Amino acid sequence: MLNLVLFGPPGAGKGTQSQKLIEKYGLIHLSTGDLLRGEISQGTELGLEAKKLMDEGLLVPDAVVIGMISNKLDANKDAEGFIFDGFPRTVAQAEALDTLLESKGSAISGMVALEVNDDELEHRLLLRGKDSGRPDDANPEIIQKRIKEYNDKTAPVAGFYKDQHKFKSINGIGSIAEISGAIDAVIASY
Ligand code: B4P
Repeated sequence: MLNLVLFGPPGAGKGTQSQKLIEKYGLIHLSTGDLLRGEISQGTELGLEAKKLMDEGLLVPDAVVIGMISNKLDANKDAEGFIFDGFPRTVAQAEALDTLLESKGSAISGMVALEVNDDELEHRLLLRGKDSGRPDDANPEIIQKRIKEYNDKTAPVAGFYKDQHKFKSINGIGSIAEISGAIDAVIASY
């Protein structure tokens, strides 16, 4: 079973590379960003609460995203494996994920971090914001807040997987195909 965490700052290409991995390895894609946007578009209470935070570039509370992931793991008991995209984003989420997988006799195979500098992140997100309709991609101030939130709360998650010897970082700048090839090489090493 392959359970991969795709890691990196906002706009690093986690969602983009996840699409490639689904095609190649037949894994189930669990993106907490997509799940939250799904709740928003359905107008659920959870979605309404999440939207306020997401539009401000802030993280949604741990309990909310852990609950969503737990439901998805239960709903996909026969999966060949999972790509975790945008989750875990805090050390508490990483600990909860280990516990959830352990209870199913499984574990994370590894984390792949996409390294991209802040100027390139802002450039990509503003470009996407032109037609994505995502309020959190629309202005530089919110993008900088998302990057700060990442540095403060999410970056320490790398240390959690380094301690378990499951961390690998790759250059996230280059063509989508080049980056995909670098991820394949990491997966081949598992
Ligand atoms: P997410 O939906 O996870 O999204 P993201 O960080 O914006 O983007 P990603 O890295 O996937 O970038 P993408 O491939 O799309 O999070 C949104 C919000 O949801 C968070 O701010 C937070 O509020 C909330 N949230 C989600 N998960 C949470 C959690 N676990 N806990 C708490 N809150 C949570 O790429 C971006 C752009 O770059 C695209 O336009 C793409 O085309 C382009 N691109 C990709 N690869 C490229 C390349 N190689 N070269 C040039 N451009 C490239």
